[in-house]
Amino acid sequence: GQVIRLEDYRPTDFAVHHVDLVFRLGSETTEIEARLTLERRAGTDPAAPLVLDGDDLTLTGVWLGDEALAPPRFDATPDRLTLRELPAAGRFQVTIATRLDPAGNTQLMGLYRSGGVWCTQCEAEGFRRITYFLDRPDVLATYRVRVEADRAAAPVLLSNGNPQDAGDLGGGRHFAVWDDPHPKPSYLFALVAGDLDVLTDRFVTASGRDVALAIYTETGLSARAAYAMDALKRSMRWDEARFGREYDLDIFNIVAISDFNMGAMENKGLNVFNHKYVLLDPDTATDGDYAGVETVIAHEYFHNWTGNRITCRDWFQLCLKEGLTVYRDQEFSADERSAAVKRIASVHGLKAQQFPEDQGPLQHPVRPTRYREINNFYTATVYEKGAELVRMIATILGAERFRAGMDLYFARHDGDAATMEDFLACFEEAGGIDLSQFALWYHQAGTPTLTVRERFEDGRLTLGLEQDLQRGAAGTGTQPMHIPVRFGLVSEGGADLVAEPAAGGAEIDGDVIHLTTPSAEIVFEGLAERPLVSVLRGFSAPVTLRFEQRQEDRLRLARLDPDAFSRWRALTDLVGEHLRNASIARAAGESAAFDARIVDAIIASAEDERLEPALRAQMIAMPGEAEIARLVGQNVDPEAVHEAREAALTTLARRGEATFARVHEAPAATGPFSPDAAAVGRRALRNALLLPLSIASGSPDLAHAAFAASDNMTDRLAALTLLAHRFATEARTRSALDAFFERYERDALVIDKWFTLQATAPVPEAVEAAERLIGHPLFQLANPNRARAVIGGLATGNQRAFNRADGAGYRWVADQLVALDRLNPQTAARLATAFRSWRSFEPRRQSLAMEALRSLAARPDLSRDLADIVERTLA
Ligand code: B3K
Ligand code: ZN
Repeated sequence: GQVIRLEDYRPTDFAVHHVDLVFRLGSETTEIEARLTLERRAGTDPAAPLVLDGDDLTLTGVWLGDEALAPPRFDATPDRLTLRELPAAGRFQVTIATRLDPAGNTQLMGLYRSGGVWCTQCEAEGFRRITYFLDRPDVLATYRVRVEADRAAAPVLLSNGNPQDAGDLGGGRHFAVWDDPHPKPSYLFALVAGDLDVLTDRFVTASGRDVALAIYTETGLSARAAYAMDALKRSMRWDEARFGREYDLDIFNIVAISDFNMGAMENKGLNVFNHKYVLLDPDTATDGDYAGVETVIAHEYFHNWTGNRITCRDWFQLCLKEGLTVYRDQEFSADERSAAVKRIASVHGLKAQQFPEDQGPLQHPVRPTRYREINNFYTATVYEKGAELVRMIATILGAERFRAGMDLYFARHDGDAATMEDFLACFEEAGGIDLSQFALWYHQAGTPTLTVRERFEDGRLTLGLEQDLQRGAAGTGTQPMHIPVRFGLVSEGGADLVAEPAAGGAEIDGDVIHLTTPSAEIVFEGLAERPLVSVLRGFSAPVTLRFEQRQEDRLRLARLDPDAFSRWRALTDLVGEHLRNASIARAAGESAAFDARIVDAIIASAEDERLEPALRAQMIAMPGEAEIARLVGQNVDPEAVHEAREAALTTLARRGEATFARVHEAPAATGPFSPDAAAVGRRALRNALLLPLSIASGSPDLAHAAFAASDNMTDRLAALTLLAHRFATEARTRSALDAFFERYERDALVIDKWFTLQATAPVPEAVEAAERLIGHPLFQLANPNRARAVIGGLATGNQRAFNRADGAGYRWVADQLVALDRLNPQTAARLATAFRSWRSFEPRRQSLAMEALRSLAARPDLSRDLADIVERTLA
C-alpha cells in the first residue's frame, strides 16, 4: 500500500462551495446524484484537472452544468474520477450519478443497511464510497440532501442540519429535504432512513434557542433511550457552563444502530451511535454501561465544537479533535460523578490500552507523520494520550489561562480546518508562554520514564528528578520534554506540608514541578520531620514512574495521602510490584510471598469509611493478567502470571475473609436499585468483594445466591461471570448460563455479554469454547459487536487462552481474522492489534505468535487495513 506523508500536504486546486445530494433509496439498489458547486482556488494552475476520490463506485453519469460529458472529458475507475477542461475561473457545477448496493456493503463504511435501516458512516474516508468527491477534511461545503424512499420501509428520513421540506411522491414513496447551513467536511455527512421509534425532548440554550432533541431506536426500544437523553441534556448544559459553547442548530438527532464499527459518530446534527451506547435499563445494562453511555453521548455532543465547528486540516491532526474531545468528556464525567474515581478509571484505561501500544510495535506519536490506512490511527495514543497532553496544558497554564486559551481557539478558528500548531499557538498567546518544548509530546513516541530519588538530612529534603525516553521510542526523537510533576510533601499525620524550595534546577509553580531538563535537583529546607513524598499526583504526566521509595512510606501514603488518587496509586503500585516479582519468580520455579503489610493495607481500604465505596472497590481490585504482563515486560510466561495472581488472590481472600464478609453484609451496602453514583459505588464494592469471598469459601454458593437475588444487570452479570470463570465445570453454572440465555435470547446487547463472559474465562480451554461459540446459532461474524464479543473476548480479554503454550489461541484468532477481513476489514484490523505485545512473551510463544502473524502476512488477499496492522506488528 501507498504511504501518505504529512510533509506532502497541500491544499486542493478546487474549492467545493456547496453539495446538493439526491438519494433514491431502494431495497436492491440506491441511485445517488451529487451536484457539486466548484471553483478553482486562486493561484492554482488554470488547466489542472479535477481528480475526485472514489472507493468501489459505479458511475452512471457525469454532467458539467447541463451538458452530459463523455470520455475523454472525464475518465472513471471505481476509485477515481478525473475531469478535464473545466472552467478556469468562476463557479461551475458538476453533477455525478452513482449506483450503490447498500445491502451488500458489509464493510459498514459509506451507505449500508443495518437490519432494515439505511445508514451511513463516512469518517474517515467513507463518503467516497457514496459518490466521487474531494474526500478530505479541509474541503468544507454546505449540504442540501433530498432523500426518497418507500414510506412503509422508511417512514423516517434523516440527514444533517435542519429539516426543510417533506412530502408524498405517490406510488408508496415519499421524500424529505434537509439543509445544513454550517460548512462541513464530507466525513461529517450522514443519512439515516428506516422504520424507527423515537424519544423526543427539548433543550433551551443559554441564549434562548429552542432545540428539538430526538433519539431514534429500533421499534419498541425508545424507552431505553431515556438515560441517553438525560446525559445529552446534561452535556449541553455543561458545555455552556464550562466552555461557553452553545448548540447551533434547531434540531439534534441521535440514531441507535445495531451494526456499527465503533462507538459512535459525531455527524453534524445527526449523531449515529452503536446501540450499545444508547439503549439502557437496569435489567439489561450494567453500571459500566451507564457510565459508557454518559461518556460517549457527551463525547459526540462535544465534537460539535471540537471537531465540527473547528475541524482538522488533514488526518494527521486527528488528535486536534479526538484528544481534546476526550479531555472534555473526562472533565464532564469528573464533574458529574466523583472526580477521583473518574481519574483513577481514566489512568487505569490509559495504562491498560495506551501504554502497551506506546511500548510495542504499533507505537506512533500523538501526531503521526505517516500512515497507510488512516482508520488504523483511531488509537489509544491519539485519543487517550492526546487527552493527557491537553490535561498537561491545563496543568501548566492553570484553569484560568487554560480557559482563555480555549476561548481564543474557538474565536480564532471557528469555521477552520486547523492544525495542532494552530491549537498550541492559542495557549502560547493566552498563557504568555512558550510551548515549543511542550510540543515534543506530540511528536515523540514512547512513554518517558521519570525517575525520582529522595534524600533527607538536617531538615533538608533533596528530590532528584530524571527523565528518559530512550526505551522503545523508535525514530521520532528522544529530546527532553516538559514534564509537569504535581507533588505534595505529607506529614506523619497525613497533612500536606508547605515547604519552600530553597534551590533547584527546576521551576516550581505551586504544587507543580516543571521538569524541562534531562535531570534536576530540588531542595526543600526547614522541614521539622522527614516528609512522605507524594509525586505525580493525579497522574500529572503520562510517564512510567520509577521511585525507589521506602516500602513503609508507600504503605503510609496508601493510608493517609490527602490526595485520593495518590492513595490508590501508592497501593496499586505496591500490589503491582509484588505481582510482577511473583510472576518472575514462578516462571523460574520459585515462589514469592505476598508481604502481609500490603495485604493488610488492601483489607483495611475495604472498610475505610473515609473513602467512598467506589474508591474502595478500586483499591481492592487486583491488576488484571495483561497489566501484570506489561509490568513484567519481557520473557513473560502467562501461566506464571496467572498462578502468581491466583496465589495473591488466595492470600488476600483468606486473610481478609472476616473483614470482607462484614463489609459485604453491612446493611448500608444493599437496598433497592438506583442508578446514582453513590448506589453505583455500593454495588461496585459489594461485587468486588464477591471474588475474595468465593475464593475463601471455595464455594460458588455466594455467587449463586447473588445471581438469584439480583434485581439488576450489574449484580447479575458480576455473579454469573464469577461462576463462569471460576466454577465452569459445575452443572449449576451451566444452568445459570442457560437461564440467563433464555431470559435474554432476544436482546442482542445482553447476548453479547453472554458470549463475552464465556470467551474470557481464564482457562486454556477457552479456545475450544470460543470455537463452539462461533458455531452457535446466534453468532454473527458480520455484526461487529458480536464478533468483538467472541473474537475480541478471547484475543484481548483472555491473556491465558490467547497466549496458550501450544499456539492454539494465536492460530484460532488468526483464522477468525481472515474470515472477518473478507467482510469487514476495519473491525478485523482493530482486533488484530491483540498481537501487539507478542514480543514480550517467552521465546516459545514468541515464535508461535510470529508464525501466526507470518501466515496472515503471507495471504495475498488481505485488506489494506489488516495488512497494515500485521506488517507493522511484525516489523
Ligand atoms: N470520530 C469517530 C470515530 C471515527 C472512526 C473512524 N474509523 C467517533 C469519535 O471519536 O467520536
Ligand atoms: Zn471523538
